[in-house]
Amino acid sequence: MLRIESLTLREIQLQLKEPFQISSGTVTHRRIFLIQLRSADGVEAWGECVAGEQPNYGPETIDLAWVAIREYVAPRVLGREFAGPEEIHPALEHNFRGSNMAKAAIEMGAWDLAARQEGVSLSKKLGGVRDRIEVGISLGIQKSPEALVGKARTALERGYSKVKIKIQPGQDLDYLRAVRAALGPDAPLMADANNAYTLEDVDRLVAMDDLGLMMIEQPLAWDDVLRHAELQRRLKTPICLDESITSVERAQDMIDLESGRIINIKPGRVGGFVASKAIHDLCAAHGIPVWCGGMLESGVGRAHNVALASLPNFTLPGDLSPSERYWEKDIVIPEWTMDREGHMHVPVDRPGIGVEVDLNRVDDLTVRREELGV
Ligand code: OSB
Ligand code: MG
Repeated sequence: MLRIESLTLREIQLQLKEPFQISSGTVTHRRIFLIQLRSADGVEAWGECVAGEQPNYGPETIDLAWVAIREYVAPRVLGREFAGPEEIHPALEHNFRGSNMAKAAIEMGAWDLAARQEGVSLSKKLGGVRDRIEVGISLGIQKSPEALVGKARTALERGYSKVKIKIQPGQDLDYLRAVRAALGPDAPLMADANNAYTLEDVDRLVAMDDLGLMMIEQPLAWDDVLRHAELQRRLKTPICLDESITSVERAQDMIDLESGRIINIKPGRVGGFVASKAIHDLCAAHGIPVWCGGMLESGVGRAHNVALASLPNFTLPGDLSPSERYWEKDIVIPEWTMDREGHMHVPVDRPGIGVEVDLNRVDDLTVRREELGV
């Protein structure tokens, strides 16, 4: 039985070690939205809402999600008895459109709560099969191809097994060619355009076929599936969809229309773990590999992503870099680390998310707080 008695919403500010630029915007200070969940029997669990500062990735922002959780999500879960965390997603979807990141924050926190009540790891609770995962890095748009080459080289030397390069028109072919030339034909490279192109740019995108990229992520509009099918027909490089896969139905659309051959699953984007698992299972049945994307999460959101990435069809390295890639100091103990072989260990022997939240530090960093109860 799962019954959430109270929620504490907190905003903390964490400064990224360096600005992160994608085609649709730049982040320097991450506004991290944490949710602490409490059950009637005093078990505490954590969620993180991954909505951004600006609505440039998807329509949600931290400020919009805060209101959505207070006004629409919390009233549907507080004090209500659920047989298990599987029941939260349908309860939040019923006559409630959108706000996937707001819904996911609570739903994923409820999975942590249930795992802790049972004394099992979140990975185990979700059906994870791996105790270590391969790690990729996502490199923001850099000032010059040379700067990018330096970052990509360091990443491979450090052990990352996938290097994702953010691109936009004008900072694409030259940048990618420079990295390919410097790091050799076998370097595991991919590109992510965050919607920076249209079908008018098809020649520019087809030119990327010579670069041996593992995939090109979301070149076209954030909510497009149809035009990506047209583009995939012209491209040899697999398209990976990110922004436009907001549910298992959209994943089915991608498969039916052949709009892409790989999916980046971000649990926040799809409304939580039930939807993530459904997409994972659908893709597995169709031979479509998936990997876990990132939203510059703190150590809390990272814990949820690591647990998800331990499921069997997460066969490609995720955007799940260790804490030190993002922050001077993370808010969890221990911080997330990567070993010399480039693996991150899944805390399968610890209940729930498997890391401790440094509450003193979180309190120091908190700039906004709200308590919601039954
Ligand atoms: O498109 O995958 C993306 C970060 C913010 C918004 C969108 C994206 C990203 C990343 C970062 O690529 C991945 C990470 O958290 O390391
Ligand atoms: Mg992306």
